[in-house]
Parts: sequence; structure tokens; C-alpha cells
Amino acid sequence: MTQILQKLGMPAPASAHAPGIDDFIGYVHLLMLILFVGWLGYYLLALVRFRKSASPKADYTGVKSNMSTYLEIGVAVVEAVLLVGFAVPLWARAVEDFPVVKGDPKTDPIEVQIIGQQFKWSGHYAGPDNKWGKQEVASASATNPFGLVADDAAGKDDVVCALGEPFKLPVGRAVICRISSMDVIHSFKIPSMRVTQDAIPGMTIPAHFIPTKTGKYSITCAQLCGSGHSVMRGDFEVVTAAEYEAWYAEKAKSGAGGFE
Ligand SMILES: [Cu+2]
Repeated sequence: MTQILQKLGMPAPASAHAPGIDDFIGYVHLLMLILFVGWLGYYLLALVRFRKSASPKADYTGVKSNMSTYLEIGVAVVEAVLLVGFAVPLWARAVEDFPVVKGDPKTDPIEVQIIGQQFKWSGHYAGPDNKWGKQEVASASATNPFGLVADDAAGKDDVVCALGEPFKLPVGRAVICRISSMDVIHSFKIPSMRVTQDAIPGMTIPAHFIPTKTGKYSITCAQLCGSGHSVMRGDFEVVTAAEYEAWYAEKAKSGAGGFE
């Protein structure tokens, strides 16, 4: 199913859960295609068969065959299979597989705070000390979207990639994005990872995935959020663990997340 979707323009899947989502999307579209072709065929048949010249008088007897009932039951059964066999297990796995933070920086999931603002995405990591810098609403500004307090010791090594600056993630390790918004409702979408989560002001909502392929990937906004919505994009790169560690250590040196 994944190959067919790629031929139709879907980006290649790059996360552990992506093939399951692709199968589900594919089968739903297949059902819709069958229904579309079936209804169109029936419509054309009705136009020809019940044309005025062939049926000058209305027939009050109606249809005797039970075919339409069987077809309806068939469609309902397929829809039930899609819901119970695909959608529910996918959601259950997303909930059950939520990565656990055990306190070991080498194997723990990578946690990134993500914030959307008109019209950029920003990312924030705790830094090598594994402690988030102090954040407060009063310090937040257009260029300091996470509201990092400049003189906080825990924040000195925080890694911030603000306003669309690309960030990096290691391949094969779980990622938890804690997503919020600074202004209006946005939606954090990584098409290649098959991840979409609304970013809502006043809320922090987690989304998780495991990148399975190195490469450069785009983040887009999937919620109409203003005049710059179409250009609200960000980039990140999935790299090897060694490349990630080197980049992380280097970024951590810029101090206070690079903000004043
Ligand atoms: Cu947006």
C-alpha cells in the first residue's frame, strides 16, 4: 500500500508507525474509490434504463430484489473492519507505545518543546544538563518564544532552534514533541513521519514518533492560521547518533539558548 501511495505523491514513510498509517489511509481510499465508481455506474445505468422513452409510466411496484440491502450491509461490514481492525489498534498502539523517560540521557526519548507562532516553528531542548531552563510568560517575546529567563543557570545550556532554524534528531530513537502555540491555533505536521498534532495556545500536547531514516524533513502547518499560513514551515534533519551528539554539544555552548 505504501508504494501505491508514494506513486500518488505521498512522501516516503520515515517513522516506525508510518507504514500502519499508510495501510489505513490506503484502504479507506480504496473503499471510497469502490463506492464512487459503484455509485457513478448506478447513476449512469439509471439514466439509460429509466429514461422517459423507455418508461413512460411510473412503476409503483418498486424493487423486489434484496441486492441494495446486501450492498449496504457489505459496506457497513467493511467500514466496521476499517474502524475495529485498523483505526482502533493504531490509536491503541500510539497510546501504549508512549515513550517512557527513565532518567538515562543516553537512551531516554529525545524531548523537544515545539512552539508555533505566526508564521514559524521553534524547537527547544533541555541541553546536556537534562534540565529545562526557567521559562515564564513575562520573558516571552517574538524572538524568545519559549520565554526563557536569561540569567537562569539551568537554561544556560538549553538548545533552542528558533523561528524556523533547522534542528536535528537522532535516527532510531523515540522523540517526544511537546507542542504549543504562542498566538493562534496552528497544527504541527511532519508529512514524512505521519505526525499531525494541533498546537493550541495555553495547552502543551505531546506527540511521539521514532525516525527510521536519516535525511532532511519538512514541518508544515496544517491549520489555517493567518496570511502567512502557506509559508509556515520548518525543517529538521534526522542524523546518526554521533552526528546528533556533536551538534547538540555545539549548540549547547551558545548559552541561555542564544536568547537575551
Ligand atoms: Cu500555522
